[in-house]
Amino acid sequence: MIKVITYGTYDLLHHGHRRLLERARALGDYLIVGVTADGFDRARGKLNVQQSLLERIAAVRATGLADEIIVEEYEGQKIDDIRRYGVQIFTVGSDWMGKFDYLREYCEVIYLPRTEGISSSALRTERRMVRLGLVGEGRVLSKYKRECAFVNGLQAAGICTPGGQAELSGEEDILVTDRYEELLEQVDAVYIVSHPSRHFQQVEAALRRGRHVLCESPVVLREAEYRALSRLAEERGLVLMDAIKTAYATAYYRLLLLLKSGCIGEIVSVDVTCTSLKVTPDHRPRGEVWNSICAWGPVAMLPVFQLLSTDYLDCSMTSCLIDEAARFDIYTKIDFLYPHATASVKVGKGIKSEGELIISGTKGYIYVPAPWWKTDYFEIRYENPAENRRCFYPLEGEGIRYELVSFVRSIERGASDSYIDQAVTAGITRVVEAFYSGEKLRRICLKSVPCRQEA
Ligand code: C2G
Repeated sequence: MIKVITYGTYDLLHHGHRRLLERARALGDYLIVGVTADGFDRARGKLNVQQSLLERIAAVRATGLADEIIVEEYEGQKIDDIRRYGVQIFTVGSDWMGKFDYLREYCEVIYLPRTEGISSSALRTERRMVRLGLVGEGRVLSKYKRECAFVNGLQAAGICTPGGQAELSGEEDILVTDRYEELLEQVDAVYIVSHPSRHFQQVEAALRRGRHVLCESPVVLREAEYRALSRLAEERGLVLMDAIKTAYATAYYRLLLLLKSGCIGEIVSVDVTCTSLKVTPDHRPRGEVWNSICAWGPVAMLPVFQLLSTDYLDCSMTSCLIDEAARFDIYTKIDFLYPHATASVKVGKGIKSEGELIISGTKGYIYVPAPWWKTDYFEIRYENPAENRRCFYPLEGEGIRYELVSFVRSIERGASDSYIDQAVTAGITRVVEAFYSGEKLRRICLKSVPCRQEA
């Protein structure tokens, strides 16, 4: 019996795939098809896959051409499989010509002519393209515009920025305006990174015009406003998604899964620090510049709320404000008390500290080095260092492209594909609201920088 093996993603299975499988089968008596796991596809840069692994396996099985179906999960697995299954022939389409010659040491390698004129990515893009408007200012806007290019079915269609900074459009001929209404006319969805004080009005306007929204966190400054906007989005069948790109970084996402599997036992403490010494531009009114609680608070609270929930018993905040009226903090420390755990969050745009994430448990702890919020690496550490594990997951584009893929998927499926639960977003707005209300806000003042009092 001649055994043949071939591998693929087989997303949105089409006749090009079917022809490949038919010819692969004709090479021998028994065909094994390796379907790639979601994580393996992401790791090798295929991030737009539409169907789940089970859906793709079912589609291959339905062709009736595979005698056996396995899952391809890691780099180098092909060699293991060829040996384990006693395979005589490896085959794949000619778009991979030469890439698998190293397998000749283990079996015959045959490249079959690729079927021209069809591909999964073309099928994905044929669906209606989502035209995205970018709203706000700063480098993040340019990053998001660049990352759109990696996402099938998404196109940066316009920019709304104060003063209509034309240079943001780069070489593309896209609308650049400082009039939000004009932008809304031209797009299906918006990404908002304007100052949080503008979010409510901009998000509401977009939803009322039937536009989907991806908004930097805090989405709004009051929890009740967030609940109202969520209801509005739901009533209109629209997506309102929180844009904390860290949630989409592969290493961070895998870290959460490992923790939830109990790898360090019961979590007792989550300690998070995010700082960046960014001198606030004095020419800008403080109310126009992101303060520390808004710039860093959401991402710092993300692991706390995703691991310990938003049902804390108490939350106490201490801030170093340099402008009371604008509630401009250069440093804020937040302590959360839970029935079975504690968490501490330190954020600051006017101080420098070690931007690490440490999650402590009853069997060990996880250490994520600075800058943890865009990490591709973390360690699981135990009492016996010999048991320590180092985990590395490549991160492209700080997680933005994966976030945009989730946003487009949510729009297409009419159901949230967001990695951030609404409860987490609501929890973040609740803390931000408490900060601005100032009720339980304890204050410290720098000796060198007196705090400007109420206007
Ligand atoms: N294919 C083809 N003609 C097309 C599209 C795809 O012959 N128009 C072939 C590919 O060459 C591949 C198989 O169909 O052999 C599955 O293609 P994909 O699902 O795109 O997966 P791909 O990542 O190309 O698979 O490690 C090997 C890779 O996983 C190969």
